[in-house]
Parts: sequence; structure tokens; C-alpha cells
Amino acid sequence: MRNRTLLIVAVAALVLGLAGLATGPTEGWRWPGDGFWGPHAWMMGAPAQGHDEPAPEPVAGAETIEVRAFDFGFEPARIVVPAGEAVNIRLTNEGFFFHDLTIPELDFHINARSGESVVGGLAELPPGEYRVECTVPGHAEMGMVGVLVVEATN
Ligand SMILES: [Cu+2]
Repeated sequence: MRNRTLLIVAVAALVLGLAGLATGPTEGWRWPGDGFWGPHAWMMGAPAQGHDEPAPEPVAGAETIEVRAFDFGFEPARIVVPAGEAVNIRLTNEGFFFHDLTIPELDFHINARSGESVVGGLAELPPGEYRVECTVPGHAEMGMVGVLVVEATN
């Protein structure tokens, strides 16, 4: 009798466990140790934080520079463009988290959800170096920084 009870409990646990897995990373799914991720929900970069903005209109006919965002960095972290030429920057988010590519000095901002690819146009610029960062809180500190180098063309 006792063995039978144990078996039922074991089967029930297995079924519940499988049901838990079956729901996948969508509804009802929680990070292991919700207590950790709860207070760290800001790392998810919820669009409610105001980072989810439409990208600046791409420039027709301009070269498109590919930049990959990952958790946590940009590839390449050093983006080189020629001076005096408008370019487009395409940000492809290969990370799990929401990321953006912001150039504060130029008021340039594009953002992408995980798996998303977004293109934004950048007007022609004078030669110089401009800081690039992800403005989701904590991400720049974790490595999501870079530089846009505008090179003089001779
Ligand atoms: Cu980020």
C-alpha cells in the first residue's frame, strides 16, 4: 500500500514536471529563482522604460552597416564610416535581452527586440569619434559600448 502511494506521488511529480516544461518560455514560465529575476526585471529592458522608439528613416541608396547586438556587447564595437556620406546602420539583436544602439551626441537611437533587425539612417557627419552605447540600464556597464569613427576621406 505504501509503495503504491509513493508511486502515485512520483508519477504525479513527473507529470507536473513535464507539464511545466511543455509550457515553454511563454505563459507561466519563470526563470529559475524568480526571486533573483524579479528585482532584476530591468535587465529585460522592458519597452515601458521608454527605449522602444521608432528608428530614424533609412537613407535610400546609402550603404548599410551591419552591427550585431548580443548579451552584452556590439560586434563590431568600432563602427567606421566615411565623412560626408549618409549611411544606414542595421542593428540585429542576437541576444536574449532587448537592446538599443544609441549615439547620444548625434541623438541617434535604434532598438531591437531579441531576434529582431532594425535599420536607421544616419545623416552625413564631420570626421570624429562618437560614443555608442546601449541605454538599457546596466547594459553599457556590462560591455555594451562602442565607438562610431567618422573618417575623413581624401
Ligand atoms: Cu543592451
